[in-house]
Amino acid sequence: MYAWPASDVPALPGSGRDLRIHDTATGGPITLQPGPVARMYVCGITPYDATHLGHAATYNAFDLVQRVWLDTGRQVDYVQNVTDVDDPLLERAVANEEDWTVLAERETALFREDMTALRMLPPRHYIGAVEAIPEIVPLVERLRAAGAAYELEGDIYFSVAADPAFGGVSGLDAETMRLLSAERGGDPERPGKKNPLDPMLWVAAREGEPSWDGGSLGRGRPGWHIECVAIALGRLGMGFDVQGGGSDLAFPHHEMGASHAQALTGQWPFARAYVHAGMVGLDGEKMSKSKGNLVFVSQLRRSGVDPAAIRLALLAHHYRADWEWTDGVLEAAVARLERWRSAVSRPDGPPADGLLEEVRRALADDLDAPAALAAVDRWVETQRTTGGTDEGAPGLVSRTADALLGVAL
Ligand code: 5CA
Ligand code: ZN
Repeated sequence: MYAWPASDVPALPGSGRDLRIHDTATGGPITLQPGPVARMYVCGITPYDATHLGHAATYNAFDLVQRVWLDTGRQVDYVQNVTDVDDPLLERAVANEEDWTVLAERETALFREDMTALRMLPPRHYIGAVEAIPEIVPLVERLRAAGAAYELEGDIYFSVAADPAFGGVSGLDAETMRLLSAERGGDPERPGKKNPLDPMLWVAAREGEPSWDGGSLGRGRPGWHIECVAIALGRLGMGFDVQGGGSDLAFPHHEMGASHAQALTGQWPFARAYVHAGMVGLDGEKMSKSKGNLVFVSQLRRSGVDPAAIRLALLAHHYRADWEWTDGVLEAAVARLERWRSAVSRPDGPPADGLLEEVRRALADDLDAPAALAAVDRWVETQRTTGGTDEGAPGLVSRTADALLGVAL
């Protein structure tokens, strides 16, 4: 699939710092030391509804990762998927009485528009589950041949027992895993499974649902976790730098993905860091398509909100925090954007080299965007109260906000 256009990333003087980031698997911070090409996989949307603020917050976090790496002079090989065939998408298409491909294409197109408006840098590879089926089938066949998968009434399951490191990503106990598996697309109650947690690799063709030729697997469609594994392994290989998504993906999705890949290759780890963004809520509940308590990026844009203000509203929260979207969050961001724009519209101002270093330091320290915003706020306040005579300063502040925070002033 094609992704979306990249906004310019202005050049900055000097060079940024290596990123220290919280890794779910080790439960603590690790300093990433990628090679000249940093490798990241971020789980993409299931396109059955428009992009809400929760999605945008998660993609904002990984956009910062990409920007911090670019600032160190690295290239970034960034891969993102689109789960363009899965149960929730097919169910919504039935409810809407529309073709599932029409639904998926429409919502993916809207996602691209939202990401472009928010100045999220695009992935280098943007890959749909459907287009990845020829890559997925041989992986499932290999897992089966290796004894890591088994058949149950035509469906093919992964055996979590095949990965000695299973559990190492989320670190959860068996009971919690079972609960989360039931909540998040698994089927722990299905009789006949070797382990209730075993996830599906290949879903046998069902009446009224789309299916594809799966070679020795028979007709069917891919399971969710193997989709991301195939897309990641085919482009990044094992041991890539960051596997990213919201915290609701730590288990089962990223746990199972890591186990699929480790069982397939005999290597460990799948990713060096598992990075998870907090959940954004509305009215006391996680914002989710199934609960319907959503604020959409496209809705805000249509009502005239500047995308840069939406971006500032996201950046005002640490990516690992769970937080609530409120009208006040947006109002504060709109006011901040106005103050920043007014401060950089003057021809000179207080020196900004120190500010650039502060923003770099904040982001390199587990993507501390609120600290980065506070640093810009301080420069803006000095500009407002005392001003300065440095002619290059407002321009440097603008370039810093754009290159490192994705905020166009
Ligand atoms: N297609 C799969 C990943 S392979 C999927 O989870 N799609 S999704 O559309 O449900 O979510 C897309 C991304 O947004 C995921 O990383 C998910 O963790 C994140 N996300 C979903 N809801 C929220 C929320 N309320 N707050 C923050 N992030 C969220
Ligand atoms: Zn995924």
